[in-house]
Amino acid sequence: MKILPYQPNQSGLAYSVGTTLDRFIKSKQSDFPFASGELSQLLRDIALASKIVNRETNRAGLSNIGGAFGQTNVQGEEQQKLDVIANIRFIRALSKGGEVCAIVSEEEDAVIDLQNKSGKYVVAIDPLDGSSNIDVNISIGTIFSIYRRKTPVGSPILEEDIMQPGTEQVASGYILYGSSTMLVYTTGFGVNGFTYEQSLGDFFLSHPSIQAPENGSIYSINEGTQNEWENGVRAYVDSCKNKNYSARYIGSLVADFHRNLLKGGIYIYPATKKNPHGKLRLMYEANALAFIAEQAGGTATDGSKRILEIQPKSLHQRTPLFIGSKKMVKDALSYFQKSAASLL
Ligand code: AHM
Ligand code: MG
Repeated sequence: MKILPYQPNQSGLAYSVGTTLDRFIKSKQSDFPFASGELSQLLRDIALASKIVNRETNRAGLSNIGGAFGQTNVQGEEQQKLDVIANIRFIRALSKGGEVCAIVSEEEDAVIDLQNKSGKYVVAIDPLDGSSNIDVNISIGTIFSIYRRKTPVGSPILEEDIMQPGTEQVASGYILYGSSTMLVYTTGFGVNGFTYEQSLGDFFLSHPSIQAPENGSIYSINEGTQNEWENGVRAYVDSCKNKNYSARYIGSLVADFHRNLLKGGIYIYPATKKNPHGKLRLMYEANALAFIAEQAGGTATDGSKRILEIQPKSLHQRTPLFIGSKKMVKDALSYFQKSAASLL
């Protein structure tokens, strides 16, 4: 009789089955000296809400929750029913968890003060990103940033607790509701991705220590707006075409970002005539992804400044965004600078 020792790595699947998000988060708690486990619990709360949103998303076509809700949000954008459902689900999970004192959401005009006397974290969230893709069964996402409040726990929430630059994030992440559902997050010690196993109802580590390729050959931009771009953006996109790069644009930031993060590419949402400050929101879209991009070896800028260093001045502030593989973003910046210099 032959007896062989168990060798978990032999199949190459050791990571894809085995390490749950929960276990992974617990094992990483020691990265934070004096950690009390609240951030870990907060990440678990977000994961739980995302499972519920995932369920709603999967059955959207059957349960009459597709389509418009009939109201616009504070930014004048038409809310979809799923936007509203996702917003409720995440706020409920974050308020019940007890670790969060305040929430900034794309769907809410003001900061939500949870009146939680023991919460030390502030969460900025886009509960459902890529709303225009909900009804056509194309990937959508959730984006979140987590900050530690600046004022003492239990005291009233002040502006300085909320209006923090991205460099102050203690964690950020996104959930991609795609061909499979994934949760990707960072706490400043690299980036890890987890795939949702529907039948087991859990996220499993599937993409450990994600590293963005330093260079790539994919560019993602809404070319329909090219007549509204600055010359530098146009010149850069022309250079991509001259190099026969692939154009890939889903119109869901999370999905476009995720593809480029894994394969190497650049995502651009520049200032346009319609959106002179860009379209994407600094506090709950750009910052979270910029933190992840940098942690994976990529870059994120607004065209002149590192995204993470921008001091927010208003809750729903917009920013141009150039994010992705380091060399591509650097290359894009050189085109903007050349074009700016030619105007002098
Ligand atoms: P949303 O948060 O209202 O869904 O808007 C953000 C979305 C991004 O996901 C996407 O990259 C972008 O808007 C697409 O905008 P456009 O249709 O102008 O290209
Ligand atoms: Mg969004």
